[in-house]
Amino acid sequence: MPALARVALLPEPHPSSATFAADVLAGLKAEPKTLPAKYFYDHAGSRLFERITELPEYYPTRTELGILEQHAADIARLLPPECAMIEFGSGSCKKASILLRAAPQVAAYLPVDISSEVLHHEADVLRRDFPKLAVVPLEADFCQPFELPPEVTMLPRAGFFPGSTIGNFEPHEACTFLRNAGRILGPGGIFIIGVDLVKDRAILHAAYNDAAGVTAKFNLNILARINRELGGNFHLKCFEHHAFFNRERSRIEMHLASIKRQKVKIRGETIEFRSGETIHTENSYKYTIKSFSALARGSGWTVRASWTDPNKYFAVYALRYQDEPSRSGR
Ligand code: AVJ
Repeated sequence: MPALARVALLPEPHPSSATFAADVLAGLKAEPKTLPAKYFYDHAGSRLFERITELPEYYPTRTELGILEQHAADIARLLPPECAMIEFGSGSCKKASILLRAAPQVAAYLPVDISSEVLHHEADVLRRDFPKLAVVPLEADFCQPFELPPEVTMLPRAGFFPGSTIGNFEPHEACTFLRNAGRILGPGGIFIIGVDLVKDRAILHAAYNDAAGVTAKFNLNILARINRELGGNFHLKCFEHHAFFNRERSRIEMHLASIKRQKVKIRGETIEFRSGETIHTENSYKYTIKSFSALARGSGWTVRASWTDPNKYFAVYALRYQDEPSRSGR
């Protein structure tokens, strides 16, 4: 049996979906209360997120797509010949398609996602659009150890991590993620990463407080999911969506605030809320070109190139792993 490359992306991998209940109860018993952002993306949540990406106020998706389209040829030139491209948390393959069209040297594409339904559907679409490409979907939480199939272990590797999903990690977790991604992609491996940039507070605020209320629905859906999957009795009307830019920590914070003193039951346990108490549901870190470059360098990567839009709202990076071992060894 061929040896499988087992790789851990975080020192303490997030538990699997089987422990949704345990994660939820631990988060809601903590002070302050929290819920892991990855649980936003059940079927309803994934659909709401798709709607967010189409909102006029939500600039990241269309800005990143514009950068990828504009610079696809430059990005493609940096990808190794006959390489395997691994996408972390792929969801829709729209962004990967732009790169794959410009980079015919990519021999295999490996989307990694927890949502098997979306994963296999998107893989079929790609197989139709790129008949010569080996499409190998991996159903896994990219924060947990996952196995690379033996047929790609011989190929040079490129990574793709668009959408500023890296902004959901604490900076020290982003560092661990980048180091472990380096282990998967190998010395000389190229990593293409999308990063949302610090900008005017009003623009950030609007992107997470859209007029149509889709982001509020997306945030509240995590309570609806707890009701559906764990038999909780959250009254969604008794919680409100809060999102604001925390400049000191350079992050958008999303919370769900209890509008009154109340009790909620989940799996026989009672959770008490003070009036105004919040559940912290998401951080979305915003970087500058300088701060993200420093994070990448501190995690064993060299910045080969970065591209932004004319407004400098968003950046796409091309990193190279252990490019200059003599210098990065310090
Ligand atoms: C998918 C994590 C990049 O932080 O902008 C969108 C998620 N949350 N609106 C982001 C999100 C609220 C999104 N990421």
